[in-house]
Amino acid sequence: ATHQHHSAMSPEEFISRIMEAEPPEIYLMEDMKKPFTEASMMMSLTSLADKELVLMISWAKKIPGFVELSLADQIHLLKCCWLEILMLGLMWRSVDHPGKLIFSPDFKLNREEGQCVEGIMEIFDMLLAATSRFRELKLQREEYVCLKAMILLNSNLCTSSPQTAEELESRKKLLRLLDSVIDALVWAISKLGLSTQQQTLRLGHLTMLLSHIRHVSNKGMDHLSTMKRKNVVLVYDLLLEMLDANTSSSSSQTASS
Ligand code: AOE
Repeated sequence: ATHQHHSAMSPEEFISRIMEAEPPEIYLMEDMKKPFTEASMMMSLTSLADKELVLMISWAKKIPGFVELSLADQIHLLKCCWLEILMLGLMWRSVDHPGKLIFSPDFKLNREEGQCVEGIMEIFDMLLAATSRFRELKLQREEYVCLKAMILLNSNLCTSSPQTAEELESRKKLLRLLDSVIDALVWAISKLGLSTQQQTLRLGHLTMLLSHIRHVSNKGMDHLSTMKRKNVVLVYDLLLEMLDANTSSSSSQTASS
């Protein structure tokens, strides 16, 4: 039963597998030269994100069924949602620290510290607002890991239409996988001792938050690209190289963003 198919898995088992897949905490271990400048803050953020993205790839591979998807789908999913996944992780780390964004245990920022980077405070405010919402809802760890997997698996569902038989097969697997995650989230909510009505409402509220995260991620992408134009974000060669190494076997889908 070591290679048990995910659809044969109970929701409980599915959750415990994605809980085990959680990446470890990352320390930046750079001496923060406070006060920050625009360049130094963007550099710290970028270097953190670089490390997180490496771990994100291993995390995704540990989600039951993910590696059974076509390589093109695996790559496309990660490319679509990486910033949403980073943001949800950030919200989870920050949920018990009102007014603060806990990028890492040694890199915490409040909204005022965003003043040195043009346009970043607006993004910080949206991140803080979504984090407050999770605080109000008292988001549980089990729910958090399900939401993160849902973001990944849902990210390109409406953007690509399968053409070949192989693509169709991968799409079917993806939909079954999404069913498993929804089952897992429903199961996690059912453990909280709420009435049936309250459980349904909670599921609704939690999943509706995902559209906010997509919105903030789109805003963050816009912001990142204006930063890039100003040459503030350093090149992320290492990451791109690593992704290329991982993807060179699938010819049509190369990491080109
Ligand atoms: C959010 C959470 C987090 O843990 C870290 C960061 C760091 C930067 C932050 C962002 C965040 C929140 C939104 C911010 C942004 C800086 C400006 C923006 C505040 O307003 C993100 C730094 C991103 C650096 C770019 C890294 C390159 C990514 C390339 C990805 C890619 O091309 N592919 C193919 C996907 C790879 C998937 C694994």
